[in-house]
Amino acid sequence: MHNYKSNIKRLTLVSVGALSVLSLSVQAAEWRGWNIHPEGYPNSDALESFAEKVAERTENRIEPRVYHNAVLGDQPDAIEQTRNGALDFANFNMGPMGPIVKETNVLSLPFLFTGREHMYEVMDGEIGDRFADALEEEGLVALSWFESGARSLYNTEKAIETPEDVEGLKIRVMNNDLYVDMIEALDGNATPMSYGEVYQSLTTGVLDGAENNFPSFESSNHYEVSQYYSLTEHLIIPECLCIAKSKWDELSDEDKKIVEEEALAAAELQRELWSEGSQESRKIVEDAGVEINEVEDKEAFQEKMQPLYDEFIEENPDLESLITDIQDTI
Ligand code: GTR
Repeated sequence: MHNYKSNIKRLTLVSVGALSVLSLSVQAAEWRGWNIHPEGYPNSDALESFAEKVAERTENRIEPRVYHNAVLGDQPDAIEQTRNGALDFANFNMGPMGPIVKETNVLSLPFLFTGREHMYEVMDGEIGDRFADALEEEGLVALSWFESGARSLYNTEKAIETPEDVEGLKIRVMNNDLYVDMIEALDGNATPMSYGEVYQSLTTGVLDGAENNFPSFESSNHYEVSQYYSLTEHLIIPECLCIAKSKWDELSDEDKKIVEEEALAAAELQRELWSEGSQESRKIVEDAGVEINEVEDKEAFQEKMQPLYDEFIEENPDLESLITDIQDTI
C-alpha cells in the first residue's frame, strides 16, 4: 500500500516535471499574434493557416498563436507592442502605420491606386520592398502584403453622391492626420477613433458615419446601424503580415525561410478569400436593407483631394518620387 502510494507520488512528480519542461519549451516557442478581425474573416483564416503551417514545418520550434478581435489592444497600441517585441507578429493596415513610419503615409493618399491590381503590382515589386525597408527601420519585418479592398463612406443619414453630401457629417477615421484632412477637405467633421468604439458611437449619434470595405462593414456589424453605403472607393490600403524585428533576428536561416514562405502563402490565401468574402459581405449587408449607391462622379471627390497631395509633398519633398513611381506603375 505504502509502496504503491509513493510510486504514485513519484509518478506524479515525474509527470509534473515533464509537464513543466514541456510548458517551458512551448512558452519559449509561442508567438503571440495580433489580429483586429473576428474568426472567419479572410485575414483571420489566412493568419490561422500561417500559424498552423509554421508550427508544422518547424516541428513546433515556433508555435504562432493568433489572438483575434483586437483582444491584445487596438491597432496603434499593437503596432507599438510589436515594435518593442511584446507581441511577435500581426496583420497591420498601413493606415495607422503612418504616424510611425512616415513613408507609409503615401499609401494613405486617397485615390492613389487605381484598383487592387495596381496595388498588387506595386506592393509585390521593388516599391513594396522600399516600404518593407522603412518598416524594418522601425522594428517591423513585413513578410507579405494582404489586401483590404477599397474603403467607401457609409453613414446613418443619406446616400452620398457628391462631395457636398459629406458636409457636416461626423465621420470616424483611423488614427492618422491624413484622414482628418481627407474628411475636412469634404467639409465633414473627422473623428479619429479606434475601430472597436465605432459601433457604439454610431448608435448614440456621436458619429454619423465611417468608412471601410465591405468585409469590415459587415463583420463589425456597423451595417446594422448605418443604412447608407456609398461607393466612393477613396482608399485602397495594403496591409502587412509583420514580425517583430527582434523576433526575426533570433531565427535561424532555416526558420526564417519557413516563416517567410508561409507568410507569402498566407497572403496568397488571404487575397483569394478576400474576393469571395467581399462579395458575400456585400450580399449580407444588401439583404439586411443597406442602400448601396454608385458614385457617378468620382473625379469630383478626387479633385477635392488635390490639396492633400500638394500639402503632403510640400511637407515631405523626399517622398514625391515615391508617389510618382506608384502612379507610373501599371
Ligand atoms: C479594416 C482593417 C483593419 C482596421 C479597420 C479600421 O479594414 O483591416 O486593420 O484598420 O479597417 O477601420 O480601423
